Amino acid sequence: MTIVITAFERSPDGGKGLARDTRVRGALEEVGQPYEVRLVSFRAMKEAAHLALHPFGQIPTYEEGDLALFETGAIVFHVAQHHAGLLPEDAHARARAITWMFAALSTVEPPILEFANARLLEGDKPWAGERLPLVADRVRNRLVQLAARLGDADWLDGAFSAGDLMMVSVLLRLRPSGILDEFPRLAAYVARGEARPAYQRAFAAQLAINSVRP
Ligand SMILES: N[C@@H](CCC(=O)N[C@@H](CS)C(=O)NCC(=O)O)C(=O)O
Repeated sequence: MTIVITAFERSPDGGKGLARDTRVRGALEEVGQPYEVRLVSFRAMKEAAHLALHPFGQIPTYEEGDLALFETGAIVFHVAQHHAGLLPEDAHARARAITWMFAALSTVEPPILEFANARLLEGDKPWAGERLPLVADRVRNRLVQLAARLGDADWLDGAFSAGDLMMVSVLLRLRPSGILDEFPRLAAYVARGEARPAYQRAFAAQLAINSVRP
């Protein structure tokens, strides 16, 4: 059955991997599942046809036959559950990998998004100078904890899993700020994630869409 995902017609980052379809593409590439992409404009994302797929008018979405999903966590989990390659066979190791998916999305991503929004959307506010360092330190606190847990390991819990795919994707958003480079272990972890052939294919596919459009 053909898998169809949605992505930005024009990604705000110009296709540099920050749009969240990259993590879905990466998951599909990791498990070797072909997929098609339907590009949507910002306007179309808020119209009824797309809202029927995604109640919050966002990308990505995932369609496979009569199944339609939104939320990257749910989509990557679905892909990982139905195809080998992203979750360990052992039940406990599998549960821990799923735990890391949740940790990436519900513990690590929120302060990173808050920080990104403070820089990009609130940078011109009179209180930005006071708020930004506080928000940045909340990110650093999480990264100290994450780096301590990762230690010298390549991945968070044994072999690369959907938990790592999600965590690398979440951490990538920090790179432009320079904060990631304050944590060499995490910077190296992200670089390992980016070096994976599946990630490279996902990134290239997203960039190709954006680079053909002026
Ligand atoms: N929690 C959602 C977040 C989805 C999301 O924020 N998508 C962004 C693109 S990366 C989007 O569609 N932004 C446009 C908008 O919200 O209008 C997920 O992980 O799928």
